[in-house]
Amino acid sequence: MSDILNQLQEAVIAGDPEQARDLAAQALAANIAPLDAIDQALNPGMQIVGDKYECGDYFIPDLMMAAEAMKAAMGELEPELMARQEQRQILGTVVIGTVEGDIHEIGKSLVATMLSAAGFQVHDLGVDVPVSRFVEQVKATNANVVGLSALLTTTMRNQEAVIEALKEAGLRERVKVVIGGAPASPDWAETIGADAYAENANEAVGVVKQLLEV
Ligand code: HCB
Repeated sequence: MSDILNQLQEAVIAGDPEQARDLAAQALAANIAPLDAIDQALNPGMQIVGDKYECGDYFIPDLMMAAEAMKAAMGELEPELMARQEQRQILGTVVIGTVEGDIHEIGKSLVATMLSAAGFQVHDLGVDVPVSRFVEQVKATNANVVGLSALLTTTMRNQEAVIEALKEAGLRERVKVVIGGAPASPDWAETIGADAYAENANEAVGVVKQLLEV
């Protein structure tokens, strides 16, 4: 891995937003593709942060600072990611959000950015999104895809609740539902009747394209 990407990963682990922003800008200046910076530095950095939290080396404030550092770096990388998108034909309309009770936003935002960069019109509802809001937005935007993010074992049930609510509103046949987040899995997707599970943002783009046959 390049020296800049190494340092960028370290800046996320250290929870240093300024350094992370600078290094992301340096990576772009050195002609490193934004996606490589995300895949090789930011994501593994957050993974290490998660491991440190799990084994008691890091606490909540460390997680928050790491998240701030990742967001700062994304602020630099995102415009370039979008600019590299050549085809602007709209491939489909996506409503995406982190389900109710859950405030983890980084992974959901990354999926939203990547789908947008791939040519989808994306309505990002944010975090802690009530079930009813997903239904309203599917109606309002005529979406054909719903992305549901959940990072907690306690909130993944709300992915199921959204699918049930879509059924009750008579909208389920009209949309493809893709789920993701640390506790989700292909088995969970099958259990709750989602159309697919995506392990990361890249996979989400591939899966959505496959589902819509675009
Ligand atoms: Co948070 N947290 N957290 N956290 N957190 C996790 C998720 C744990 C796994 C950490 C651990 O214990 N090992 C854990 C959950 C355990 C569990 O339920 N089994 C946990 C916990 C317990 C908590 C709190 C309860 C802690 C507390 O307060 N006691 C609390 C919950 C608050 C709440 O939501 N109500 C909490 C809070 C926080 C913050 C606020 C400090 C911070 C979030 C800041 C923010 O987002 N602005 C945070 C963070 C940063 C994490 C970890 C360290 C990283 C998450 C992350 O951003 N990963 C995480 C540990 C981990 O996941 N390893 C830890 C990076 C992104 C890029 O990956 O997996 O989110 P991702 O997304 C991927 C992928 O899943 C997929 O694509 C994305 C991009 O590649 N994907 C989708 C995601 N959504 C998709 C949707 C689709 O449609 C398709 C694909």
